[in-house]
Amino acid sequence: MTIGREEAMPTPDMLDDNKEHSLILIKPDGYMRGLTGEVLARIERKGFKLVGLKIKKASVALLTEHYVEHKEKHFFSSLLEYMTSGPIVSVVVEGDRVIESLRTLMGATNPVLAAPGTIRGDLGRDWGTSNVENIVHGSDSPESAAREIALWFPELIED
Ligand code: DAT
Ligand code: MG
Repeated sequence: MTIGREEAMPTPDMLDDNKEHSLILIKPDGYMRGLTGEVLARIERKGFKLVGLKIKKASVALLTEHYVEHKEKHFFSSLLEYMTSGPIVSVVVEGDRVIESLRTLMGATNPVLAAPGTIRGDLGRDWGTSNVENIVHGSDSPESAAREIALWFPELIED
């Protein structure tokens, strides 16, 4: 399935408030294993539109904000170590019910348990580290998506 050319371009300077968006991260393990194209291809083949894309090593400050809900968890410091171990590809994806659709496409948090056919189920595994290395992040609700997009792509948000 492809989206029409008219619909696909140009990418906007500002996000359209009337459309649903999700923040996807290709985490350092995904980036370093060369899976960026594979993940983006799956999202595009599903029929969604990429409207923001960048590659950067994220700061501890940004990641602490991003994962604020996990700040008190026992795995928080190793999560930060994992997420700063290499570049992250951050992506804003647009489309109807995109948040829920991409959670389904990603699969369960633990790649050992994620169903085959999902990104984590097909491409992830346990590497014998203390981290759950699961290739991708995807926003889990409209509130999370708005908060996360404002953190990673403030330039796409009208103030
Ligand atoms: P998800 O990424 O599926 O939304 P989450 O929000 O519960 O999962 O956790 C965020 C990330 O933290 C997850 O992608 C990997 C890491 N993580 C979660 N549970 C963990 C655990 N028990 N031990 C180590 N890392 C964990
Ligand atoms: Mg989460």
